Amino acid sequence: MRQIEKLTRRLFLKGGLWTIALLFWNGIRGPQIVSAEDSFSGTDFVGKTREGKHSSFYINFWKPMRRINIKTWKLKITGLVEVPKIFTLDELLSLSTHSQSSRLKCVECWSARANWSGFSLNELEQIVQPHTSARGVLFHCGDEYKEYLSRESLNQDRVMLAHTMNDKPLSDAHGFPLRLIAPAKYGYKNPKAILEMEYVAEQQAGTWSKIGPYSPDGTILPGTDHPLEYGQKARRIPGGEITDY
Ligand SMILES: Nc1nc2c(c(=O)[nH]1)N[C@H]1C(S)=C(S)[C@@H](COP(=O)(O)O)O[C@H]1N2
Ligand SMILES: [Mo]
Repeated sequence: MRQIEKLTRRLFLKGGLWTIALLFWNGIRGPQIVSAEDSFSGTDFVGKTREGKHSSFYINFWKPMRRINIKTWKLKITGLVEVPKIFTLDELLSLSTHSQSSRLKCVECWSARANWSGFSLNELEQIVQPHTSARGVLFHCGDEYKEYLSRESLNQDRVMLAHTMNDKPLSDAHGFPLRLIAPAKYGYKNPKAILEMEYVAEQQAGTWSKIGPYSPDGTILPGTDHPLEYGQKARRIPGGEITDY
């Protein structure tokens, strides 16, 4: 785990240096005309930090990314669906919303609870109508993070696409404007800052399971903590719910 942490930090640092180099380069060349506005234009960066507003949550981002500009952000639904569609946030906010309190549990040995509001996958699927050949969804995120979940796991109880955390719109750090909440899965199966949901036929490896000791499935074993960060064996926790940190 330490290795992965180091790798992330190195990537982040590299990202930072690149940004500085780019800013410098743009400074020399003068202002550029941006041809097509993307979801990020005019925004600054958000990266990995341990100083979120919700103090018990750590914040993970695969790569530092530009804050999403809500004026231009849209959710794309692509792949094996009858009706591929691009949603604005307003359209998504008009879907039937529900709330739940659930815990986000990271393999780095922390967990935290919040009240999330959003809509179920089924709300979307009624509109886009996935083909029967679509076994799962590959999520593409603003920081180039990718994660795959099977449709079976996405249609479980308490899995939602959340736009609200503790009664406020998601902050940039926690995945504005839309993230997945899948309480039965480790944090890395809860992609943030979603740009596109691609319905696919085959299981795909997500960002973390490609580079680290993360299972592609990511299911939390009830009553078990999984201290990968400390290179130890999984630790048993009485009762299942993690309450001691
Ligand atoms: N886009 C994106 N989503 C992501 C990640 C990421 O790096 N990028 N990290 C995941 C991991 S490993 C965890 S533990 C949770 C952390 O959620 P938080 O940052 O809201 O605390 O986000 C998940 N979703
Ligand atoms: Mo995580």
